[in-house]
Parts: sequence; structure tokens; C-alpha cells
Amino acid sequence: VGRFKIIESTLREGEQFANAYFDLDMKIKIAKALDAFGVDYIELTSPAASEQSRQDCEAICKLGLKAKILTHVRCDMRDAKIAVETGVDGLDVVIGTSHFLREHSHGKDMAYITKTAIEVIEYVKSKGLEVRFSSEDSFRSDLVDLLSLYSAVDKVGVNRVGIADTVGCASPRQVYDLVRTLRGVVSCDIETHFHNDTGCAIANAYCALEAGATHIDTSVLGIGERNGITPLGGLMARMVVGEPEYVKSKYKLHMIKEIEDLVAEAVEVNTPFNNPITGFCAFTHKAGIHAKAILNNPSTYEILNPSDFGLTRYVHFASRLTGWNAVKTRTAQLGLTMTDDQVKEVTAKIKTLADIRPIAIDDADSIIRSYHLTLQEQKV
Ligand code: HCA
Ligand code: CU
Repeated sequence: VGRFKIIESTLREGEQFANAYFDLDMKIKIAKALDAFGVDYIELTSPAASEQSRQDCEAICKLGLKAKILTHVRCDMRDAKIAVETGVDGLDVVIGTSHFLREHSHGKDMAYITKTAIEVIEYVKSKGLEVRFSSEDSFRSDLVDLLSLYSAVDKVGVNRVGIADTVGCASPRQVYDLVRTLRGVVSCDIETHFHNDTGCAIANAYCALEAGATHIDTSVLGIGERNGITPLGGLMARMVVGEPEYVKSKYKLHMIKEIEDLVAEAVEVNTPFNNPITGFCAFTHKAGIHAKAILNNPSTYEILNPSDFGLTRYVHFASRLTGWNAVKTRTAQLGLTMTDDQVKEVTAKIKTLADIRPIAIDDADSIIRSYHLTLQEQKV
């Protein structure tokens, strides 16, 4: 897995999240934050969706961001004509290809889809814009249908083709196989889009890159239809492990927290406790054995370095699982001096109380402080 590009879809897929309502001000805030973070593309809701969506799309194009601006439209000449007038850099064109969607959604056959796709692609290109063609529900589409369609659009010069796991049914291995096969058929870039219904959205994105995909769709906190898609922050966590230099130089990782906070507030959700990087306990170490090793060398129990994200680790010391190394560190943080034997003794006191009831940091701190006070008094 080498270089990859992010198509950030918080302002398109994310707008399909149950709680999302973004007014223009909020869209601009989010677009600017994503741009500052360093995403390659920002994808916007179709201007054909509503009049306000069209105006917002034009306004965002005028911001002069570094990221390229895309809008996402149905594979339909009417939509394409509206979209090319908005000032976007490119169009992400999509149509359903599975029998579910062909029979129960738009009702078109593969011959019609291929013909329309070519027409739309040639039109967008004639306007000097970038164009991606994607099949919705790729993993439940007929493989031969898909490959012939993609090879036809590749021949007319599409910039990217897209694979979309619209229903979140794909496993990492299926993703690998499909993208790998497609890689052998088309010469253009390959974009991928993964829903998270079975919790595979990050793994699938990673596998797609391993198989030769070039672009990954994300949204902040993964917001989107149902339980959403590959989250931007989680993908960064995955990618920085394998490609630290590339990822750290390209993306402003310390902005992840503020971008997630911005979007979480806008859509009125909390960041999940177990979110990669920003979950409240993502860098908390609790068991005595973990704490001791972490204090010696953080790499023992951390694959991500919190400081890469502008965050700090927390060594838990207020629990029955704590050990004296953690308490020793806390004692120093409180500005108190004790011998190791004394720290061990106060650790025992903390553990005794923690065996009876859950204790807060304040509880543990006051045990340490009052023990320290007793030591002072004994000296006097
Ligand atoms: C949807 C469309 C889409 C499109 C993905 C793409 C999907 O169902 O709302 O354009 O690549 O998941 O298929 O988001
Ligand atoms: Cu989607």
C-alpha cells in the first residue's frame, strides 16, 4: 500500500446521515477544515437534489480551496448538465448495477446503463472537468456485467471508476478479489466506497488499497446512510501505521479531533468511546502491567503515538488493577516526593478502597495526599 487519495464525502454521504442538516455556514466550516487537514477531494451533494444544494455547491466552489471539489450525481444527462454549471472540478457519476437496483430502483438494463454512462462521461470531459463513473451496489452486481461496463468507460477516457459496497455486505477478501480483478481490466484510477453495516469499512478500504485502488471515500466519524462509511479518522489510524512518513507529511493529523468535534456537534452525536484516536479512552492504559511498561517505553502497548494527533496518553491509577509504577508517576505529577516503599504502601491503600467501590481520580489523589501528609507529620 503506497500513496492513496481521500475523497471526503461528509458533505455528500454525510448529509445522508439520519441527523445531518448542514446550512451553508456549516458546510463552509466543514469544507475549510477538511481542506486545511489536507484531503485531496471534497464531494458535495448533487445540485440536482434541491435549489439550496445547488447554491451551496456554487458557494463552496468559490472558496478557492486547495482540495478539488466534486459533486455526486446520478448517471443522467439532466443532472450532469446542472452539475457542470456549478463551478466544480469534477463529477462523481453513479448508477445502480445490481439486479436489486436495476429491477426495484431505476429499472434500466445494462445496455442502457452503458450507453448513458458513455454519453455522460463524454459530455463532462468535453466541459474540461474530471469524471468518475461508479456502480452502486457493486458487490451484488454480476461480475461480467461490471467488468464490461468498466472497460467500456475506461476506453472513453473516464478518470476513475468506482466500486461501492452500498449495503456494507463485502468482506475484506471479496474486496481484494474484486479490486484486483478490476485492476487488470482498466487503466484508470480506482475509487472505493464502503458502508460499515458489518464493521468492515476500514478493513475493506485498506484491502482495496492493497489490491490497487487509488482513492478512498471517507466521512468524518463515518457518518452516512444507516451506520455510515469508512471514517476519516479511523482510516488515518490504519494508514499511519504502515505509511507513517507519507501520512504524516500529507495530512494534518493533529486536526482530527477538532474536525470530529465540529461534525459531532453539527449532527448532535457524541464521539464513540472506542473511536480510533479520539475515543475518550483511546490512549488510556489501566492494568498495572500495562502502565509499568508504558511508562518505560510507550511502544510496548501503543501502536499509535498520541502526540502525532496532538493528544496525550493517560495512565490510569485510580482502580483496583493499578500498580505502584502508575501511582509513582501520579505522585510526581502532584509534586510530592516519596520512597518506592512508601509509594507501594499508598498503592495498597488505593487498591483496598477500589476493591470496595469505583473510585475517581480525586479519590485516589486525596489518598495519596493524605498519606503524604501523614508522612510529613511523622517526621515532625
Ligand atoms: C447511495 C450511493 C452511494 C454512492 C457511492 C459512490 C453508495 O447509495 O447513496 O458514488 O461511489 O453507497 O452506493 O453512496
Ligand atoms: Cu454510500
